[in-house]
Amino acid sequence: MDITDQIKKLKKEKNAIILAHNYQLPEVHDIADFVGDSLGLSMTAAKTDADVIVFCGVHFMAETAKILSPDKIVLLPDKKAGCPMADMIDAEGLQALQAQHPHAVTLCYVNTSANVKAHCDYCCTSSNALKMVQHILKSHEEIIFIPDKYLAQYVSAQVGRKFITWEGFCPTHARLLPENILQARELHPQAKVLAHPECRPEITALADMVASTEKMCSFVHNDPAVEFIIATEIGIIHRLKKENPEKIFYPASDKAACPNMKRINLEKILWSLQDLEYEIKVSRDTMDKARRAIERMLQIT
Ligand code: CIZ
Ligand code: SF4
Repeated sequence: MDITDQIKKLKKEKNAIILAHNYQLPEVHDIADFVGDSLGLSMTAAKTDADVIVFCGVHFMAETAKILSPDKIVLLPDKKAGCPMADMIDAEGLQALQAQHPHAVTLCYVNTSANVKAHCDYCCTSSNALKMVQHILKSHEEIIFIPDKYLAQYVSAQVGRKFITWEGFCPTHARLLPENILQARELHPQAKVLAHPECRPEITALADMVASTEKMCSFVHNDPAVEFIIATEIGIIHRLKKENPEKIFYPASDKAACPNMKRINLEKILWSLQDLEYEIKVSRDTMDKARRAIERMLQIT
């Protein structure tokens, strides 16, 4: 039996589902039950009657799935698949910042640990960050926006207000430089440039459209353009090509590959199902508090 069949068989036996983030390897996308962004996948998984969720992504994403499905077993096939941006802030660091700004509302990007989310008022994704900020500003003056300084800067420019920020960023998106976009544009003058808001401001300023991964997928689907330059993690290109076989995609740079996302492969998915490893464990109290920040976001968006 080949590895794909072994995975499918075990999945049935264990009543498991496989989730793959948009940045995963092509073979991981192809075996998954659902491909998407971290929140969408976690919400979809919560609605299923699966007993086991195999999350092919990074640690904070599997934690998000666990927070929304506390009674399911959530597995991350590689224990070391973390997100360097999420790891740039911990609860102690956040609490110290909050102590300096006691009247501020804390808004955290979904790329944070469960423990950090537990200390936040609201969560946001890159799709709804602007909406969340606009909502909070109706009743509050100060916002602590963590941990991504580039996403914070992008939203801040749109609302014309300054936030209290953290020195966090995504090392993979930060590899993309303006010259990558300028060169790609020169090579492909008909192409539209889509950039993720985790990119440096010099990149988002050059883009035709700034969007989260899911928004990029729907934009490409609905837009009449045929060619696109993609300024985000390169894994998404497999999905874009699969869903739009008549369109052409160019990565802004091949360097935008997240090493943590690429840790997961078919062997590790198989082992994960065989041994039910590595199980995500978060205390009930932390899960309940972190879920509050997510639920408050869902009420607004
Ligand atoms: O939340 C996600 O899945 C991330 C990190 C990116 C995105 O834009 O979907
Ligand atoms: Fe974290 Fe960036 Fe990798 Fe996403 S692409 S998991 S933000 S390091």
